[in-house]
Amino acid sequence: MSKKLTKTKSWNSLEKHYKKISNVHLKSMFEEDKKRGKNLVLKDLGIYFDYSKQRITNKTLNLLLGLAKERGVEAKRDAMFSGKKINVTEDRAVLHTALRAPRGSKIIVDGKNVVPGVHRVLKKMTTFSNQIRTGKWKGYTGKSIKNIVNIGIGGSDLGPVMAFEALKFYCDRSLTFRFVSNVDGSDFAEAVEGLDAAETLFIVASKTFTTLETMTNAETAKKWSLSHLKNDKAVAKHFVALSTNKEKVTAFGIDATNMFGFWDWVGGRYSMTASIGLSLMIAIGSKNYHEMLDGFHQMDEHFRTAPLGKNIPVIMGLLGVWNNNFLKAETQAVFPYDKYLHRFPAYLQQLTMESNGKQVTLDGKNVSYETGPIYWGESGTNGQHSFYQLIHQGTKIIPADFIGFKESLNNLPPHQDYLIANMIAQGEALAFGKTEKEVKAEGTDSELAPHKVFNGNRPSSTFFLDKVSPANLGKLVAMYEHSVFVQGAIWDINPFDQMGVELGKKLAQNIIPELQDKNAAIKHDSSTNALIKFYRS
Ligand code: G6Q
Repeated sequence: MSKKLTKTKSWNSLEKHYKKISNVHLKSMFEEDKKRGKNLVLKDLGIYFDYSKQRITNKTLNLLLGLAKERGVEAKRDAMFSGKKINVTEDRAVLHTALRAPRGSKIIVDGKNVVPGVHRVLKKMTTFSNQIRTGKWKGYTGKSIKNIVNIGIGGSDLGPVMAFEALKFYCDRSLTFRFVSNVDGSDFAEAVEGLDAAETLFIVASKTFTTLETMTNAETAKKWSLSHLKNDKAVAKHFVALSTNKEKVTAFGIDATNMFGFWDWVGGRYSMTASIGLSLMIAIGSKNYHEMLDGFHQMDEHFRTAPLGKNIPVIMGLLGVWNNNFLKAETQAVFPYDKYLHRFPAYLQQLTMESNGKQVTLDGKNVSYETGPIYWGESGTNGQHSFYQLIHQGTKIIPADFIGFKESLNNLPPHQDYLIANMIAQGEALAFGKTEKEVKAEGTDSELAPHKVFNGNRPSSTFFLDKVSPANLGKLVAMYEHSVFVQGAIWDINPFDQMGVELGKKLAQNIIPELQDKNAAIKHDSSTNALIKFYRS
């Protein structure tokens, strides 16, 4: 049992320290240390990580690093990498890092090296995706596959969609990709709109192969496919499964040879580099896919080996704790200044909020401090024309992560200069603001001046990379994965279960028959009863 977080020496020191610096403005921090913008920067793996606009001093950083030491972040990290069952509530190892470990590595779980199995599945994925991409894989009527529909939800959807969108530039444009996740029939209907069943492959992505949404969509897909292809044998040519559950896959009618497996030590939201990435591999090809895996692995290695003070995910995680628990920021915004990353905030929402949205410690005690913040975001510059007002002049502190790239994949001057100028300017405006004096000096009268004041002192980090590429995407995702881990370790919670998603799903199972049978007795509270009656009428 680890010591209560708020009783640790480092936490107490941080509390005292916070009181001292809580009113110090970023402007004076920059004035005091002329090299701050160079000093509070980490550069590794082609990532320029500027955290100088966070509301910290060198002392804060040292205290936070002390906290990481005191909470045993390094030992916990090593336990994860070595395959220890750190997901204690589910008695599982946590080994998404093994999914990108190079051939020849050794990671032992239950006495067995798991790396050869990872590479066997990768090979099978490579062969299959090559067959689809070259047109060698024929559908039931002999036509090549032109459309790929991924059916999955949560971790079996958000990673593939995000990465597909992010790496669209690298995709084979002669293929069409669609993603169905929602149990809302409109999602399925729109996904197959205009597709020829004879040229359509369904990838049923589900770790458990029991998820209501996915199985409902998969059954509908089977009906849709067979209504056009008129023979049960077509399933073998038009359906493949990504799952850990062979029994359920075969019961659905998919041959085990068309199943791409993974393992219980891969959490759903950490599974985009498991076979769940098959649609992406088909889209970008196995070479690009392997480059992405290499990017992930480079960040895994950085996290595993870099000293805490030079470790990007460690610093990110600690800044998150500082902003969440000391500055009392309730949310964390993520703003990628690249349109290709427009689904990245949505992906991060699951990664961060399902992982660290927890109310009890590892040994089941209620936490007495805030855990995971609300993540949200939008790609720049669109957000600037909607909600940035609140970030600049609202009453809440909203730490922001800006993510930008030097090069655009579509060289259309002057777009990239305009885009990046805006990204840099936002961080500058948030940090330094604009005083009333400055406003008045521009000729604004006294009455209007307060409306034009920017208090500044609003924290942000900037991540700069060269361009959107498979490897860089891998680095970015792994970077956030590990920063989530660091925070979970500090907060003494389990980032790898998700019991909070269960209750609503169970209650829905009770309500389904009550909606379907108008005469079924309903014994809920008065609000729930009335909603059911409204639907029935
Ligand atoms: C992620 C969660 C969850 C999961 C979905 C889909 O960590 O476990 O989002 O990915 O519920 O589950 P299946 O892949 O089992 O269908």
